[in-house]
Amino acid sequence: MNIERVELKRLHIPFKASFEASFGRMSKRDLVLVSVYSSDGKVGYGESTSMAFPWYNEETTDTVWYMLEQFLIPKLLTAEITSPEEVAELFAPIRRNNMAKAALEGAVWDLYCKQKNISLAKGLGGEKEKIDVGVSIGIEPTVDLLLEKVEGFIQEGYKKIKIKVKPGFDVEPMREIRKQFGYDVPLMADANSAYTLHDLATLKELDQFNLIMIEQPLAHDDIIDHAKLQKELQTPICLDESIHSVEDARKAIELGSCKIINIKVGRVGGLTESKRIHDLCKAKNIPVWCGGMFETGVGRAHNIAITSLSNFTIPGDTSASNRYWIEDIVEPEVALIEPGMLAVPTGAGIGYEIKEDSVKKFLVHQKSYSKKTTESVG
Ligand code: OSB
Ligand code: MG
Repeated sequence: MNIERVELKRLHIPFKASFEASFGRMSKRDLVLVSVYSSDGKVGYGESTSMAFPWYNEETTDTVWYMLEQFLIPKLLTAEITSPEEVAELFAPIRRNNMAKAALEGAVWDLYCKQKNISLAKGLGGEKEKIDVGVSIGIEPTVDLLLEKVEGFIQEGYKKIKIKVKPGFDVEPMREIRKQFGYDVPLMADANSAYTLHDLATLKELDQFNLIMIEQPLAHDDIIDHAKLQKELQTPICLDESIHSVEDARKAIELGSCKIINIKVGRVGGLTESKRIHDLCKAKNIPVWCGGMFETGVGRAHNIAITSLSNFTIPGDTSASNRYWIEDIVEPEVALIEPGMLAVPTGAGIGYEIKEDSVKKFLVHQKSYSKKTTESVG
């Protein structure tokens, strides 16, 4: 692929409004934008889905930068790869740090598809021309404020409404949403590991609201208790935090820990592993959907491309750019083409251009790494 240079840019981008989940509240994105340059003058882009704090997984944006600089970029620049699938193998000796790996691997996928002049969706084996999308709503200060938000997103036609829950903000908000908007609204809850089996009574109460699923109710590193819980619930359990690889997915499915899997490209270490999980789930009749991590247009484009694969049958978290951003870093803006739907771009690679002036506005720090000055590691 003739990769010559990698550039890292640390960006801070404010949200339109702060977002609360059971793990904490956030008011801006802190990310690494990765650009991979080849000798034929092409550039591929990827983004880290890490947060500033290790609340969702063990990574932070600082650890992502460190892993990229110390290990992953030197490995990439001293190898001669011919396809992005080789990147996963190249990075395999390094344990975890999946978001760091995915940021660089995603940029290589974009570059590869640009070199082949095909869309990223096509490169991944995607089939859809447009995708159904949903929206994730944080924990609101009051149920009334939550209802207002739900109403707005229903009006935009979003095909899945995901509500963040935690002990004390769970049964009542769900009851009120059902009361006000009825049972036709495709509704789900995401607990981000806020419960244990001691909360079985509450979790069973959630069962009465005909939710599409309850996402990651129990510990981030558990698949045993989730299997016990699934036996007690009608509502399908979906795993998010517990799945880091196709092997994790296989074990969770075998144990009956979930009936649905949320695939986040960052959490599982990249697009190649995402595709493997997709393929396994398809063979096992487990529907999947693409989870979000407040991505900019770059990460959103990667999410749209992977969602074009056939077993992404449940609408994901990839809402339009204006859900979180006053100003995004790509053009055209990621916007709904019809209620609750995004188009899968047909242009080469991710199919969006980077707005360099916007990137400059949010830039905190940048560094470039070139092949000539890099020595191999590990
Ligand atoms: O659990 O799905 C989650 C955001 C950050 C960390 C974890 C999660 C989320 C979201 C936001 O739910 C989804 C989005 O990008 O809209
Ligand atoms: Mg989740």
